[in-house]
Amino acid sequence: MPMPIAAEPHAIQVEPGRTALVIIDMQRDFLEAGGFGESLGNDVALLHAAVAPCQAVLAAARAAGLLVIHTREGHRPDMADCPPAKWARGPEGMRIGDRGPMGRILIRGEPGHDIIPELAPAPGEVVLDKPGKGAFCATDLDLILRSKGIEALLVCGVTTEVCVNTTVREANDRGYRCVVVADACASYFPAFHDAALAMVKAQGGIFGWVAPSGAVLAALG
Ligand code: TIU
Repeated sequence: MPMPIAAEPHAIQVEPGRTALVIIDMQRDFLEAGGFGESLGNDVALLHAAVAPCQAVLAAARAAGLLVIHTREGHRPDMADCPPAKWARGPEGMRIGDRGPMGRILIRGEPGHDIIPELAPAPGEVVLDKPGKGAFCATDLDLILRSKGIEALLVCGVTTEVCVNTTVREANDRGYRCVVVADACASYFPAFHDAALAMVKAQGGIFGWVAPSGAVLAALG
């Protein structure tokens, strides 16, 4: 059964069997003190507003049988996949690979790299490790989605203007229809969150659609 979602700039119909929920980088490194987000000078508390809406959408997506994909930004312990230009940003001693209260910052396998317990992946859900901001860059995401017949994405997570927006732009160029779940995303910069959502839905939905979690829950319900 197609699900109509009350979105902007206009309603969109998606098929549950051809739709995936993609939760971007809800990791301790971005949401908790002592991680990558804080090392860049950000107030991590600003991201917490997205947790409850993400939980609600995740529960509804699971109940509706959607493919669920959790992404994690991070690097190999040997950092061979961390471009020097990315590493060099941030204060010395608090850079990617440096040791913080949650282990080595933004390194796979460290406690800070884990998804927050409130949104822990369930068995059988895809956990996708990505070295960049976009979830398609240097990953097998496109292969996974095409193998499962997915054509539409519900996108949640952090941060709205960085990894969410980059992923939506990549997905849009690959032909996927994206619905960004507005209140299930958050940014360290509220003005950037608003602008990032506005950019997605402007010009007739140049990158995709934007809907509140309530509209997505009503559709999945
Ligand atoms: N800094 C910032 O806003 N975001 C990131 O570095 N990565 C993600 O957005 N996941």
